[in-house]
Amino acid sequence: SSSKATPRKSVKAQTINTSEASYSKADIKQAIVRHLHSTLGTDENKADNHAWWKATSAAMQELVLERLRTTQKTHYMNDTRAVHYFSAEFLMGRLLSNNMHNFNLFETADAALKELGVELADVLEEEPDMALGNGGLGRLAACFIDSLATMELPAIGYGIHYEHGLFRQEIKNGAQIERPDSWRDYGNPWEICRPESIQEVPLFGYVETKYGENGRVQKEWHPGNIVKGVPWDIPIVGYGAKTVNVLRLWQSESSDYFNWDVFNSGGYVDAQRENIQAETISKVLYPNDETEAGKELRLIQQYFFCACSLKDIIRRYKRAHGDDWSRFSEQVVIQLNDTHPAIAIPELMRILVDRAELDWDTAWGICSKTFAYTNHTLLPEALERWPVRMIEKILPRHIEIIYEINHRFLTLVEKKWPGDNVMKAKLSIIEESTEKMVRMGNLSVIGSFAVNGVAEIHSKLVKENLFPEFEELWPGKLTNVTNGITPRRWLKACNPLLSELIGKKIGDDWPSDLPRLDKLSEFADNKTFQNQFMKVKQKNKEALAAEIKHQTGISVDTKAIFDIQIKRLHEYKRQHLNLLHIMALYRRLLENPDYDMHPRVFIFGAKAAPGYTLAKDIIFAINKVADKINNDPRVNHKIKVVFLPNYRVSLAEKMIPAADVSQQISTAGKEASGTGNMKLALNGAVTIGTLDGANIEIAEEVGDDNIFIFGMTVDEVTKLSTKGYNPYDIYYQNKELKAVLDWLDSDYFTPGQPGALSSLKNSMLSGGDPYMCLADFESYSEANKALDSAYRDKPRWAKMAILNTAKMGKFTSDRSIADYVERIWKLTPCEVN
Ligand code: IMP
Ligand code: B1N
Repeated sequence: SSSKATPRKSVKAQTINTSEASYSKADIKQAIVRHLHSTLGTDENKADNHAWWKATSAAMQELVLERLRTTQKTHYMNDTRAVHYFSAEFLMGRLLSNNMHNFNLFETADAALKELGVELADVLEEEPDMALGNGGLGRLAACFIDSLATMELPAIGYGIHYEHGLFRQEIKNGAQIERPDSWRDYGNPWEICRPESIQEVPLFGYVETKYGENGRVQKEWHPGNIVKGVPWDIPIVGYGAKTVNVLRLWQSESSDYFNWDVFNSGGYVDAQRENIQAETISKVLYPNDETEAGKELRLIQQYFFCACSLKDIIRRYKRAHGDDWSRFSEQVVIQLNDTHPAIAIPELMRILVDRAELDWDTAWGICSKTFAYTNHTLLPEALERWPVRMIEKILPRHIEIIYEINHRFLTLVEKKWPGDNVMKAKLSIIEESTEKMVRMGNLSVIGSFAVNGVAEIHSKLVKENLFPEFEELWPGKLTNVTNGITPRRWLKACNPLLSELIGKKIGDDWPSDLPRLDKLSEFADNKTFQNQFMKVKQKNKEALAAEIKHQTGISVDTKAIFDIQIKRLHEYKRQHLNLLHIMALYRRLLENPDYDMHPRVFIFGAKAAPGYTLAKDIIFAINKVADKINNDPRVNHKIKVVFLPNYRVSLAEKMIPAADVSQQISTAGKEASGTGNMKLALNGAVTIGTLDGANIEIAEEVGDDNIFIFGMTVDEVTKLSTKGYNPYDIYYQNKELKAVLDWLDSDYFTPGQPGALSSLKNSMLSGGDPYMCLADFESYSEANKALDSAYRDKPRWAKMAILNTAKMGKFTSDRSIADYVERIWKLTPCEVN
């Protein structure tokens, strides 16, 4: 618990030097105006907020690039070991406010702009989110690179420069509509193109087998297609702005060279058939969170960015060490963010064996000391498997290498479990189904020196259920690193009022030393502090109420409980359980107008994968129920339901500070960790949740009195499904639940369209209720009652809220990174002058 949470000395986060006024208000003013004139070609009288945003960003970027240059020089001079964080997703959000905070220039810039007659808050709103990710996994990558820079660790993020990030969501007549996201349409002030580091990536074609002098078999891949990878660098400013690392994102372009190669190898017609438009590779982010579509373009995306990144790493390594590969794994560690970049493993083998001409064992020795793999999910539909014939076609050499890795691995399995073919079938990288598949999870475990899950319970399930045989084969390889979030973005920047209050109470060092928040605990019973804390919450609720009014036209009572569920729409996250409970409250109020409850506003934000029909149906149902309730004068003084469209990082930053209640209600065993749970609790929201993912560790930190836990545990879920779960048993047993479910079949919420919400009911009855909403309903309903009465006890609630903030020290991403550094990466911080 909290004693474990203290970041290690060796990788202690930087304390910001607040007295260091390196850049004055006058300097900033001058720089902004200069950029307005000479970068944007406009002037103070003409400039709109967008121009001010660009000029202000350009002024900041000057400082950022100066520190970037110094950092790179220092890392180069010291020939530092670095972590290379490979991720198909980086959900960065906006950068201007973040960079200002990390330079400790937010207030100064605010004042400078005021003197120019401009509101910084309005300027910040001009920045489009960089939404190059779906949800938790992508945002985690963003928090991690923030912490890495803050802790002065040499690190590079590698990913894809998607032209279109996650779609923009509109709601029309209650239904989700997807619109393209165009974050770079008017230029992005942070990214720098690096044409000098362009890489070429081969695809398709065939493999030629050659026999060398000493009988050595040499393989040569003749690609059918070559595409160019153009790197764009986004500087990542650490808190205190000492280290500025980079996020390097690859954009695909067609290569002129390609046509000649194909022409010469005589495969012109074939290659034409397999010719993918090079530019399409980095065109768009796949919007599927936790589902594998098995699409060819997705595999190409993955290989594309891994191949570019490895070439980049090797070029940098060779500059320092020439052809001496012996120190490669001392200098380079590559973290695989889930299996999405797992193809990097056979790619490095290909480079070492085919190009550098190392023997297999030497190459494997290097490779298997370089990679580490993080697993983020146990959901079967999210575990990546690629058809062998697809890999064969796109990456003909890699499939051979995968088979060779597998062959040698199965020899090891035979030694450990002689004659056990069931074991071999289980552990094999190749799944021998009707269509042979490559299991990317198995490849990742075999090719990595460390494997981790993202919360205690999840890592335990990874060991016991997902990879038990690997645990037996290599004890100690599977481990846990509990996720975390950056308190710079998720408290200091997004909640200035609370940050100021905390600063007054315990000083200003908490953003880089979050366990210090525990000092607030001693004021949890203090009346004055309770009032101050809840006054901040009230102000934040008023700000969100204004935003809700602006976005949806709905008026909400800011004295009501602000109850928030924000996350991707997925059945396992059970937004529909929340909805069933809202409908039950509605019924209770209709049956008994005096039904005793504190007014409550249920607020949702969620995007559904465009092809996930039931998820879209749930969004539709939430909106239809919302319409009805919000316009029903019999109940709308007690309940309001709000669905805020286009949930994204910048909207989360507005919602989280205003939350009284945080809904974390996944079926136990399904949510690997969750990170939204940490953000909300850090901002003083009280969790109602299941014993799943990091909720368990949050409960440990805050104590049972300061969280509302309900529902089945992982073991109870397992027992129930083993025994056989029948949702009809509950349906016929719980009258209220039956009435609510039957209500979905009527046209009460969709006048003239009976059955428009039936798919929800069906999923929870005839569909077998795979996520066991009905089984947890009663317990959820009771927890909600307990929450309601707790809220009405003002001092009690204030104390709970304060303790939630105070006890979140463990969940800083600085602690997660300290864990990775100590147990997996073995990095040392590098001070930059
Ligand atoms: P990259 O290797 O393409 O990312 O280019 C930037 C790298 O160049 C930095 O990471 C440094 O390690 C390296 N570098 C080499 N010489 C210098 C120098 O004189 N100043 C700064 N960086 C340098
Ligand atoms: O990763 C987060 C966790 O906090 C969440 O619990 C977990 O659900 C999330 C395929 C995923 N797991 N798997 C994905 C995303 C995109 C995709 O194409 C899978 N996301 C998670 C951070 O650890």
